[in-house]
Amino acid sequence: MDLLIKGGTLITPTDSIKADIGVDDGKIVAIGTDIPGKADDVIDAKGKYVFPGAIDSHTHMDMPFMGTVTADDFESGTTCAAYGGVTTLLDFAMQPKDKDFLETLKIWHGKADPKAFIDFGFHVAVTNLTDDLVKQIPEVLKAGVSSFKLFMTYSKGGLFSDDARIYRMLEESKKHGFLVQVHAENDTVLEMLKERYIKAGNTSAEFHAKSRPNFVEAEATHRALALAAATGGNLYVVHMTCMESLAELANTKGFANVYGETCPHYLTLTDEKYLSPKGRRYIMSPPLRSKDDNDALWMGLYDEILSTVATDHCAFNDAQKDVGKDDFTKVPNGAPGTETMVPVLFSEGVRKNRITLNQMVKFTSYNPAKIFGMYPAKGCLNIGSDADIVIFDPKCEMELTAKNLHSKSNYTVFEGMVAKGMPTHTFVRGTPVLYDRKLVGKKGAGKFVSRGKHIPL
Ligand code: DUC
Ligand code: ZN
Ligand code: ZN
Repeated sequence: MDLLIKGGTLITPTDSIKADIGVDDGKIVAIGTDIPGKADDVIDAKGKYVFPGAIDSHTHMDMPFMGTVTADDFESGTTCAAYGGVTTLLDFAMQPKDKDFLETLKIWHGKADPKAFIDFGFHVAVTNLTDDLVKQIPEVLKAGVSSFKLFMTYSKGGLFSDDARIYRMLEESKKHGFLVQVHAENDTVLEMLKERYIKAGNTSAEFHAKSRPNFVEAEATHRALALAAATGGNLYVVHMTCMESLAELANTKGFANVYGETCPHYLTLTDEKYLSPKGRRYIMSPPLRSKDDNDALWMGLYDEILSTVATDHCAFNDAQKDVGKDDFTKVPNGAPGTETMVPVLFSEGVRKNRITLNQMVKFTSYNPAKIFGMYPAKGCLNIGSDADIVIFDPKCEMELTAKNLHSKSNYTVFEGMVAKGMPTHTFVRGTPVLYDRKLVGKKGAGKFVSRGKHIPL
């Protein structure tokens, strides 16, 4: 056996079991007490939790956006992920308007294949759809990509999809068994509000949030859900932030195949951040909301109306953000997050009894593995599954501050928060990438995950 992790508590979506876990040739080969045989490496995990590796299903590495490129590429971004207990990430391959889907995937393979420390997959972010591109969808599925994303906003940046395009993709999703993701915000209303604030001289970060109020997200969420119900398609709403959107999702869940994701920053931070001198750091879309919205999202997780937590890791540094110091509409939207997802969820969610430890594993591993067609190779600690394993020390404390983290961004939105519980070891297919909090993995060792069809929960 290559690896034996002894005496830890294995966490699954339903159970917490004291057991040893054995790994050989990249796979989990044994679970039990007193597993016979010798192993090349034996780790004592007494007092630690052993999770299936987290899957961050929402990242933007090396992405051209709003006149710049995200600060993390697949080298620094997957380094962050490994430190954060993430063993697979799914990144958005942005379709250049003049390229087809397969060409888009080739571009993203060029960015990720030589650099990734952990496993990765892609979603195609659709910016153009023609009859020929619809015909190409089966080839995209064959290439191991079973999810597409459509933006209901960013008309200014050329990313926008109208309702008819979303309807069409949802129809196709039903036919072929893939997943349609949407970024849900009402584009024309928010663009009008942005213009109105700027014209009135309201140019600072707080007006980013004011121009994208809750109803802007909830209305678009409602529309996307209605299109999913009408077509029978498979819909996943990314980065949900507010109680009104959550209510829309809850209303639709009983009769349509729909899922919702939220992110750690929407669970823990509020729009007061925009009032600080560093307010631009928190400009992401949708924006941060109120304490009541934070609470509603925790409830949405606890009640499992929401299905996943992911990060929307889209890192920029202060120099990039400062381009918009006199005009909030010019600030590149986004912030880093993949390294802090599991520590923040554990400290703020599990420790504060807002979700259970088993639910945390469900939202960050099991559910995304199923929804995005990777289960049971990923997302569980089953015999025969990939040995994507995290050892997590609930006693290890770390201040979340840029100098302790690994993003090329010079800040974290959780600056100053102390995480009570950190991953100490991250194994990807049995190979150590993080060992005793030291990066030991190899650049380029991460493999593309060829995903199957969407598996309904
Ligand atoms: N939102 C962000 O904040 N950044 C990237 C794209 C998005 O939808
Ligand atoms: Zn988005
Ligand atoms: Zn995003």
